[in-house]
Amino acid sequence: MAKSTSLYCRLVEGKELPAKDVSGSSDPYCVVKVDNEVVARTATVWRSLNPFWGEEFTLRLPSGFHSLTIYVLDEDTIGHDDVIGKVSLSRQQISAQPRGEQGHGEYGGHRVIPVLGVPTPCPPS
Ligand SMILES: [Ca+2]
Repeated sequence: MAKSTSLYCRLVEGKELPAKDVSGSSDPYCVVKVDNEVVARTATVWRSLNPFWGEEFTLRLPSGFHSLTIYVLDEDTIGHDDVIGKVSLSRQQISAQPRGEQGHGEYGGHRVIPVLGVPTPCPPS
């Protein structure tokens, strides 16, 4: 029987993100999705193109999941939030790096986000 695993995920920072607001800045935050389900969200760093989040999550990954995707969005007080970029890691990529992987997303030439993941077996629940 396949088991679920937990994944330690650290969302560190973004660098030189594109500006999405007319003020010339962005209000970036991250959302973590497993397949299409939102499983985590960071706080918003207001008016920054080099945000530091420094947030850690332990995610439960179902055995049949396909990919983990981290979206960086620009929070807007009016209208919909804009997607700045995303990083997607497949189950194969994650399981091939049992000691952790640092992922870097590129979007429009900007480096979007590093992510560090350490998959570990879930404790029995
Ligand atoms: Ca904004």
